Amino acid sequence: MSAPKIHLYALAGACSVAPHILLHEAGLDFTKTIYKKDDLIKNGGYPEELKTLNPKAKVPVLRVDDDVITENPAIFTYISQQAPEKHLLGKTPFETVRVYEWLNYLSGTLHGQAYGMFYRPGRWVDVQDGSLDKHVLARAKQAIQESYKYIDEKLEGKEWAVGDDFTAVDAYLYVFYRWGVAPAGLDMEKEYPNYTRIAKAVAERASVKAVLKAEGIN
Ligand SMILES: N[C@@H](CCC(=O)N[C@@H](CS)C(=O)NCC(=O)O)C(=O)O
Repeated sequence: MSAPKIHLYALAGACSVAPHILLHEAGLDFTKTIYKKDDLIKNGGYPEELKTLNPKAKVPVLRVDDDVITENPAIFTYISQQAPEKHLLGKTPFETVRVYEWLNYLSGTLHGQAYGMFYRPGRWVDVQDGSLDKHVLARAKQAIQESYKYIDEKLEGKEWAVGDDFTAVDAYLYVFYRWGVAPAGLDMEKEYPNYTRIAKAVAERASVKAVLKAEGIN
């Protein structure tokens, strides 16, 4: 059987950084489309090609031959299944449970709720003139900080988020650490030392260096 044809649709610096890192970690052949924020603003959002593949109009999208996979935890699962020896979802069944516990929290609470309010305050209140945005943003900032505090406490004494090795959780945590620095503007190093230790270890990986270069970010 020939290897599946894999194509990643990503937005530079977005949550799609995580599956991009994991494709490298897994050593898979893939092609990619990397959108740039400025182009999306100019063109009124994602192009039709992306919206046809994913009617939710979000990245990441992973096309695998004729199948389309959306949602980070599902995409991480697919990538991990292609390279089981890399243990990207943990080394034991119980570590995999812990990985999913993290992924659900990061995807639902930190990304969906806290950063959802932060990036798109207008989606949270039915007042479209922007007059309430500052209130939503203030709550978003609190929610982001509460979440980072929880994450930092959970990472106390740990080299990696789950078990004794790098997993998909570390790649995902790295995305939100970068957002904490900018655009959230938090002093991540001072406030969250455990989280910083792990983000720095992730940043040292060849996979991450390749992704930053490919996406034109630093
Ligand atoms: N639950 C989705 C969230 C994906 C998501 O929100 N992606 C952002 C980029 S980080 C996006 O494309 N947002 C566009 C929008 O919300 O309009 C996942 O985990 O994959």
